[in-house]
Amino acid sequence: MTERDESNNCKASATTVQLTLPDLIVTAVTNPPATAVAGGIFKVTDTVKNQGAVAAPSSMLRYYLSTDQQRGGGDVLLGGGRSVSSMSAGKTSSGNANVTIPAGTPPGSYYLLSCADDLSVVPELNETNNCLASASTVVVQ
Ligand SMILES: [Ca+2]
Ligand SMILES: [Ca+2]
Repeated sequence: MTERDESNNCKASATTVQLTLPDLIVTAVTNPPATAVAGGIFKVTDTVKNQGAVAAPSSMLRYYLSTDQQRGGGDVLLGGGRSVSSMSAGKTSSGNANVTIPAGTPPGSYYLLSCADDLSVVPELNETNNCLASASTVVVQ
């Protein structure tokens, strides 16, 4: 509908809104082995934190091989993941997962990425800070 004045449609509330969403991040991830083969299995230990002000429901960490330290479209999803039970505000959860490099992974040098809530079941304040890369790389042969 056309209004006589389109510039007066917004009014600020008198009070601020408390944003009440959790925010999951990965704060630590172990390095992968220096070398591995497609089809091989290695163990990952990592820590996920809910840095939001409210509790986060249960979620799943999943793991990728990436040629850089950013999550991107070409990353290789590893078999296996780690489920995390619900976490209250500020809490951390450390654990292990045995991950499998898929057959057919192109030979090369990869970082390991650990990604919190990789199935996107938890609405978060920030959905773009969920992955942490290892410091060193694994050469897949
Ligand atoms: Ca997050
Ligand atoms: Ca999420």
